[in-house]
Amino acid sequence: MNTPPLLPLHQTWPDDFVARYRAAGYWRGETFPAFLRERAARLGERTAIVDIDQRWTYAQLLERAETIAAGLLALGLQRGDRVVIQIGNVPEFYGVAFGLFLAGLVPVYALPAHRITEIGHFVRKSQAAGYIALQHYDNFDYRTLARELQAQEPALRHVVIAGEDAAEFTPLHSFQPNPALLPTENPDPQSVAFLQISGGSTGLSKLIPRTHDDYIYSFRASNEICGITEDSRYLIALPAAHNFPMSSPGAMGVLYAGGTVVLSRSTLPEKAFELIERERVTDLGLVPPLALLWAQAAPQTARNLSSLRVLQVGGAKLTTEAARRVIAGFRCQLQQVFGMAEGLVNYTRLDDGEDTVLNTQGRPISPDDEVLVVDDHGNPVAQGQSGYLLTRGPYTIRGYHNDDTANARSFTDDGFYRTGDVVQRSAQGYLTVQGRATDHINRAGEKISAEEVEDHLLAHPQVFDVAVVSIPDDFLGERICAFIIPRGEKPKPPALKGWMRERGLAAFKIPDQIVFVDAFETTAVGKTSRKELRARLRTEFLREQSQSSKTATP
Ligand code: AMP
Ligand code: DBH
Repeated sequence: MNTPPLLPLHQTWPDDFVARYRAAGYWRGETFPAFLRERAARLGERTAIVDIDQRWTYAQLLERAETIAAGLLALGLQRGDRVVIQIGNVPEFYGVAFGLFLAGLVPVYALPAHRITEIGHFVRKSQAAGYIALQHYDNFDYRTLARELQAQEPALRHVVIAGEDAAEFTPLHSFQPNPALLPTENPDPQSVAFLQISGGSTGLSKLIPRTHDDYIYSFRASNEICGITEDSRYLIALPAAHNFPMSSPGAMGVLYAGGTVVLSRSTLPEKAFELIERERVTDLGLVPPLALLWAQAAPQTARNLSSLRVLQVGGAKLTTEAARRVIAGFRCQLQQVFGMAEGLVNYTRLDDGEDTVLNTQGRPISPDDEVLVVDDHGNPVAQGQSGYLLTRGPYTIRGYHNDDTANARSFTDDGFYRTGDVVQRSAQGYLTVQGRATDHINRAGEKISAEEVEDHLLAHPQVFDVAVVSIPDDFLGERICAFIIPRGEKPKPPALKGWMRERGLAAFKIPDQIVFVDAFETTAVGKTSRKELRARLRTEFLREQSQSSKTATP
């Protein structure tokens, strides 16, 4: 079979920007392999990563990564090959990620919740040569997924499974150290280190190429803003592969600083509180629904949480009222984080007044983050008015990988990324997120494309037409609601959801609510855009809901 040539990976800023970012000291030529080796040499016996039953020093992290690198190269993977990794919150996640860096291979970060539909897409889009997963995580057997993947993607040459029983696949634990196989030179700091996944606003997730230089700058500068040092012990309860717990400042920031990453598999407050007490956790990052849940549990716990210094909340909008509740429950400092895997990250600062922390999503990391707030025609709005957020800067990408259509839509001619967010900017440069321009659903921090879910539902024989809409939700922030015009007999919602799961779709994309309708009202012209239709359905639904709650409570 002829395999098409591997598309090169690149992330390129114009020369004058490169010169500027270097001169300003943002891009210092650092790389992932070099930073890990330096930390292991200097801080070898310090704890790098702990979870409920493992404890790895910096020396052990390097040793593990070197063994994995050698094992992967011995299999025949070649420098520059892409490898999809799907590993939950266990130390091995970082063993594999750094192993790939040391080998000159390129990780593509999937989430544990992804299933064959998403993983197949990542493998094809990145032209991956390998897939590495845990045997089991969260009651799911990834060997089943690996089998489907191998049957479906003949170009995927290697499947590696971490766990006691790799079945017919290569066991990660069979890898042997072999220093002679490892590249001796560090990679080009401007080369692409890995592919991060976008939440996806239209259609399928896009792949985000990030360079050593740009990404390391983003977490080095985050460390400074967030006060991360060698003494920091940072709890990760969100999926480790997410950009927020990876880099804002996340695990990469903490390892860069020589601190300790504490991994929780569970998002249940009591489980996490046990780890906070045992490891004397100082910092943690959560999405708003979890922050609220934990804040409610914190005053009642018998665990000692007094080591906590900063609680970061991001990934979705934290309302002022929710921010107050989080502060009241935790009694540590709150930091709002508004970021995106494409780049730009905003933080409220640790010395900001309460008003700013309660009411804004922070300001950008870098003095060279350029931020524009514009109207429908691309013209800047007046100070304090709402508009679309566009940005470019020293750690914001100029393009997605292998996706001309998305690039044409998502970037302006002069290289600004259209974030799709609607914001207001204060005179001091702080941003408050007001909403968004694109039809994605932000469900507890997971971004889900309405269009992608619609496409799946349209494949069902009893679905004539469908519109997928975000509905405000007290717990999730937003939930997924599918308005369906049935074809013939109405499908039963549980059966429909089961059918979607069987198609191999991440569980967080399956609608929380299904509403059957007879028809979609069209405009006078009889033509309507999907976007308008979704907006109309949402408004109508919310109006009916508030009317029925009014009649229910006299
Ligand atoms: P992604 O591009 O998939 O990494 O998702 C990033 C998007 O998440 C942003 O463009 C926002 O829409 C949303 N987001 C992240 N953090 C926040 C926050 N603190 N408040 C509101 N929205 C957020
Ligand atoms: O939601 C995000 O993608 C996000 C949130 C906070 C992010 O990528 C980040 C910080 O870096």
